[in-house]
Amino acid sequence: MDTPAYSPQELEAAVQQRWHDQQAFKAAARPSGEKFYALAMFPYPSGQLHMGHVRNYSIADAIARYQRMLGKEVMQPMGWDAFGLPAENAALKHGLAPAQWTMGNIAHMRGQLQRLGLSYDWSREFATCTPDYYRWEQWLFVKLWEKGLVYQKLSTVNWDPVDQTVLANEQVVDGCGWRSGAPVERKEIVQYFLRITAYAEELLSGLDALSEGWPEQVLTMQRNWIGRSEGAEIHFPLAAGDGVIKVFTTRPDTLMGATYLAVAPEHPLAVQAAENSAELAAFLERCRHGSVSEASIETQEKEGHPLGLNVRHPLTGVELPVWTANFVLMGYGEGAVMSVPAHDQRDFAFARKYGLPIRAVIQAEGVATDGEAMTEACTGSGTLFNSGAFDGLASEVAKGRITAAVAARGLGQKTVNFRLRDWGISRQRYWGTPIPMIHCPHCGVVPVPERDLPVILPTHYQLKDPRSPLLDDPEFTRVACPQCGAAARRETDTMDTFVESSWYYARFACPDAEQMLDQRAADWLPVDQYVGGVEHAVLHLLYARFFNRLLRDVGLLPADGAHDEPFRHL
Ligand code: ANZ
Ligand code: ZN
Repeated sequence: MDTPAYSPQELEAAVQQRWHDQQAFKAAARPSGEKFYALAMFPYPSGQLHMGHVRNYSIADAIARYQRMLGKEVMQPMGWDAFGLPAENAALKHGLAPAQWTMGNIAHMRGQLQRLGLSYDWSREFATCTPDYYRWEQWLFVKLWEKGLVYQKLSTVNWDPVDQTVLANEQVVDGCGWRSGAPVERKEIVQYFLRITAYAEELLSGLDALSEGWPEQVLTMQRNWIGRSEGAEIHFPLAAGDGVIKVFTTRPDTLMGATYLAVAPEHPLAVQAAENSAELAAFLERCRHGSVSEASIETQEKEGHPLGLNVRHPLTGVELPVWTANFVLMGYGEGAVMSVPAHDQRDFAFARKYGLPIRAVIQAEGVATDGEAMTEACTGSGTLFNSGAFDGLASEVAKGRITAAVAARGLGQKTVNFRLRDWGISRQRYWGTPIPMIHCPHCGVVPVPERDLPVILPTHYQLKDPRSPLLDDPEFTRVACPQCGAAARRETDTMDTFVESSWYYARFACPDAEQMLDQRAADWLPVDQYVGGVEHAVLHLLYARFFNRLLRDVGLLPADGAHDEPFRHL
C-alpha cells in the first residue's frame, strides 16, 4: 500500500496558509465567553531566533491550543521589544542605522516564527520602537510627572572618560569601558526616576494573591528584591557643633555594642571633612572609581578612612569616631551605619583591619563572646549583656525597648526600610523612547504638552561613536518653551527599555487604541498564562506589576481588585 510521503515543506506551508486565510487564531476585539490570554515574553529582535525562543514559544503555544480546545476564547499575541543597546552596537559595527537594523531583524524573525506555525493573532503585532507605541509611554510619563510619581534627582552613573559617555552596568568590563578600555569613573548627573518605592508595600502584599499561580521560588525572589527590613532610625549627635548623623539599623538590640560610625563616601559629612584633609579627599576620589553596581561593591576589598570627627552615643553619651567606608551605600537607609563589630561580620573585619574597638553585647547560646578575643562576629540573636539597663533581655524584646529609649530622647524611631530603590529610567543613549521634557532657562524643566506628543525619535542618523546623535542635532534639541515661549532645549535622554516591556502585555489587548488603553484591556487582562524566562526576570516581573498599578491609578484599568496583577499564572 502506498502511503503519501510526509513532506513537511509542503504540508506545513499548506496548513499555515489555510490558518492564515481563515484567520484561525484571530481573537475577537472583546471576549464574549470565557477568555484565556496566553502570552510569551516578546523577543528582542536580535536577528535570529534561537532555541531558547523556540522552547518558550512552543510551550506557550501548546498551552494556548489546549485552552482553545477546552472551548475558551484564546488570545495569543506577538510583537517586538525593539529598542535597546544592541541595535546601537550593531549600528556602530556595521554602519547601519539602528532603525534599519532593527526593522530588518524583525522581518526576518517574523518569518521564522511564522514558519514554526505558532497560533498567534498577528493582527495585534507591534514593535515598541514605533511612535504608535512609545507615544503612550510619553503620555504616561507626563501624567506621572504631574502626579509626582516621576521626579528628578542627582544620581551616580558609570562614566567613560575617553568616550565621554555614560555606560550601562553591562558595558563596564572589569571596571573599564567596553569600547575604550579606560577605567570607568562615577559621575553625578540629574536623572529621572519612577517612584516605585511608593508601591513597595503593595507590591509585596500583592504577592500573597499570586501564591496559587506563581512558583514559590519566583515569589521569594520578588520578596527579596523588594527587601522589607524592619528596624530603627537612630540619631548620633555630633560631638562638636550641631546636627546628627542618622543611621538605619535592623539590630537596635546591639546599640550598646556600637563602637564607631561609618558613612558612605558620598555622604555630605565625608565630602565636607575632605575639604580639610588631602588624604581623605584622595580616598573619596579612589572610591569614585569602579562600577556603581551593587554586586561589585559587595565583592571589593573593604576599605575606609577616618573623618576626624566624633559623635555621641545616643544613650551613653560616649564619643565614637566617624569613618567613611567604601561598602556603605549612599542610596540605602540613611547612607550611614552604626558599626557593631562584635555582631556584624563586615564591621568585624573592618575593625580588625583598622584597630577599632570590639565590644560584645549579645550572648548567644553556646557561643563564647568576649570582645577583643573574638575571631569572628557573632551575628545571631541572644541575650543582652554589657548593655546597662537592658542586660538580660532577649534580642527581640530589646529591639523594642532600645528603640523606645532612643525615641524618648528624640533621637530616633522605629522604621521600615525597603531594599527596593526608585527606578532610574534616564538613559543617555540614542535608541530609546525620548523623554518628553523641555529645559527652559526661565521655567526649569517643563513637560511636553499632550498636543505636542509624540516626541518622535529621528531615525536617519549614521552612528559614528557611542555619543547620542540627539545631543548634536539642533533640529531635535531646539524648541520653544511650552510655558513662556523662550528658546529652550529638548531633553535628549531616552527611557530605559524596560519601560516598554512593562506594559506591552496590556497594549496587546487594544493595539490600535487611540489612547494608551481602552476598555478591551480590562476585558482581556490579566494575562492568564505568562511564559517567560521568569527565573531570570525578577525585575521584568516587578516592573510589570508596578506598571499595572500605575495604569490602574491613572484610570486606564479598573480599580476592582481583579486587575491589580498583570500575570495570573507563570
Ligand atoms: C547595626 C548592626 C548590627 C547591623 C548588627 C547589622 C548587624 P538589611 O537587612 O539589608 O536592611 N546598613 C544600613 N544602612 C546601610 C547602608 N547604607 N550601606 C550598607 N549597610 C547598611 O541590612 C540592614 C543593616 O545593614 C543595618 O543593620 C546596618 O547594619 C547595615 F549586629 O546596623 B546594622
Ligand atoms: Zn519657559
